[in-house]
Amino acid sequence: MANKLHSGIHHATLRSLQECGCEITPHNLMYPLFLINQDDAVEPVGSMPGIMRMGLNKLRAHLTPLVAKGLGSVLLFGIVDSSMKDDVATHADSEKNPVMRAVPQLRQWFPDLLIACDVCLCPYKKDGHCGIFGEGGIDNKRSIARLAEVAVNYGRVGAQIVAPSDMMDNRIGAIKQALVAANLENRVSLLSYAAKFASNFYGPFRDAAQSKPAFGDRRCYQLPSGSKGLAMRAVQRDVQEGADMLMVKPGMPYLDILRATKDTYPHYPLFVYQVSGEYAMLYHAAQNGAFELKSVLMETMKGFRRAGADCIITYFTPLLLEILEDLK
Ligand code: PB1
Repeated sequence: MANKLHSGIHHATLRSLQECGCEITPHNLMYPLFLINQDDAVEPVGSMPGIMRMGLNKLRAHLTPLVAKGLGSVLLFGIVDSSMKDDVATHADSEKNPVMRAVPQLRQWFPDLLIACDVCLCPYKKDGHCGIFGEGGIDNKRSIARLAEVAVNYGRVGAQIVAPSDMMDNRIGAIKQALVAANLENRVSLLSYAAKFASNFYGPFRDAAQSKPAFGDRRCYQLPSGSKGLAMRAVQRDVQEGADMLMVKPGMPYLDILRATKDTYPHYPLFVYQVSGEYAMLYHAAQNGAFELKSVLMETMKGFRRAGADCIITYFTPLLLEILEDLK
């Protein structure tokens, strides 16, 4: 009698067996962090309650207990004063860049922690765009050459993953070739933000990173939110250009793209980015009594895993590590 289902879920262990493949462990999580140059500063991000911009010394104190709970990887974002922003993102990889300063230290303090660096120009450009402008718009060649320089320089100071979030055409090929030319290809993985959409869910991040475009928007280089064919073409192109790992971003509104990507490229580690707007949405809904955050968070994580994500980039990582500790 196959139409009886309750017989398969009447015990907690049975219920767990029905959820195989949706397990959440620390290595399925990657923790995004905002770094500033003031080493002893901690600045709350108003749009993302509980999230801080941190200086290096505060970062060490913040990460130590999380690493003890099994934190496996972090994704670093640098934030600089407006005085350090220009038209070519000079300080994206200068010795004054907070990420360039932090990576060697983090490698020393936390030798087993996997260090990923977001690679983009927007936090370091006056106009807040992810590419360099030429006559009549984005100059793709100059942009990907600059992005490749930044990625190599992050690799040189010890980044183990570089993750270009810019969405310029052919930046994956340019970065991979530059890593090979710099003899870094065997110790720096290339995580492509392959299917990244022009989403309304990035607002809180742009507040945190002070990276809002000064004019226009990013729709001429990020994917239309309703596209699927173009998204899959973008993933295919990045695989062909040498991406080691793939990402879909944002997360919850794009689970179909996540599933399609995993089904098409099952042999590539697949990341999903639960972005700042998704963080704020769940946080404020729970704060306003819509639901209990920990339960909803685990349900959301299972959804990402069921849709094919191997690793979830989430600002909720500290809370998830706490939940996993309590489940031990
Ligand atoms: O959490 C988030 O909203 C992530 C935002 C994301 C960071 N990779 C970017 C999206 C955007 O501002 O367009 C930054 C782009 N370089």
